[in-house]
Amino acid sequence: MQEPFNAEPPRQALISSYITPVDYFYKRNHGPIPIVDDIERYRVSIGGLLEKHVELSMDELWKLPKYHVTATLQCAGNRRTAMSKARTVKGVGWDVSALGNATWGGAKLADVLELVGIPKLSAISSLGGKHVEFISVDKCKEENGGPYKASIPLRQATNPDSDVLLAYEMNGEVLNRDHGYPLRVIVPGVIGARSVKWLDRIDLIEEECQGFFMQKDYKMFPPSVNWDNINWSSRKPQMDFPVQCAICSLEDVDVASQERVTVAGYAVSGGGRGIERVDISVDGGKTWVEAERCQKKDLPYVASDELHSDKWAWVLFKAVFDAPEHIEIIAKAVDTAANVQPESVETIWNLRGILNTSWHRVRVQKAS
Ligand code: MTE
Ligand code: MO
Repeated sequence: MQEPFNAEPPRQALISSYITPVDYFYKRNHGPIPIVDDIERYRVSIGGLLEKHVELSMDELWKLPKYHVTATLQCAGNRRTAMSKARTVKGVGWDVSALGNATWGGAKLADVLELVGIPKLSAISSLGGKHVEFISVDKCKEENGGPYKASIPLRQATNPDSDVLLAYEMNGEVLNRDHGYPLRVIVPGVIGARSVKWLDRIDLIEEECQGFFMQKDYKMFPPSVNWDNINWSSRKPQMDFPVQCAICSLEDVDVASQERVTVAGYAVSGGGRGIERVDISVDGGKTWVEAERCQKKDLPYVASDELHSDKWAWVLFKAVFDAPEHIEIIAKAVDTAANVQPESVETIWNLRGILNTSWHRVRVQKAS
């Protein structure tokens, strides 16, 4: 049986630029990648609890104010392989590169919903709608051959400050097929699973989406839960991702070929929280040094007069040390709400292997 296409770039490539080029942007699919090629006839339907169902063409979406949002999209399964080493988990294996930082261009969902009669900053619609569901064109086995879907609260969908986009551009170019052509949702600060690609329908619904990836996956369980005692309904679907960072200039076990070793990587937090600090230890966590951080402000795909937000974007970090004989290097980030990454993976182990945000450790040996 053929598996869906999944890919992540090498560590070094991931941090070679602040904006991740499309070629280096990870790809995560749950079914075959659909082809939507008749753009003239393509429509996104907006319905559910709406009194009047509406179909929007790309032309109509292009006419709405175009926003650019520089946001890091991260799969909840990023760093799963390392979690699996602590104790086996179920899921696609990822190193530290199941994320990317792109400038997305498109219409704000809040503007689109206003166009169809739902005011900005609504928590509940006149007919009782409290969630907005995104339904895709692709079909996956987890949905028994039905489309991939997810939802977010109406409050978030209608809040212009949450920067939820119906994106038709990625890094200044037309979105490509792998990433959701012709239209995808971008929900900044939230695990990638909610950013539905190849959008077919938007439904206003009463309760959150009952789809597999909301109710039977992408939930964070405590370490005590296993496949025999799991009760899926006891947990909420994961939305915001927690503070995360990883070293990308070094592999898990590496050799320092020079006297100095460069420790560089990315740090990012969810929910619009920025990165306050990245701490590096080269003595297994006894002492720490703060890394330099860089968050680029002059971005290649954004003209100065364009509507742009970058509060959802990662920061790159860097620190340089003398290379001792044999060391463990650790990185941990702190976000603007003072949330810190947990020290050990065991304390956050969960059977689906999501949200491994434990301190990132690599081992370095001097070349002999
Ligand atoms: N949307 C659809 N239609 N089908 C999918 O399989 N995968 C989700 C999300 N949106 C998915 C989807 C998951 S789990 C992630 S992490 C992101 O898309 C990955 O987006 P990317 O492939 O553009 O990097
Ligand atoms: Mo994902």
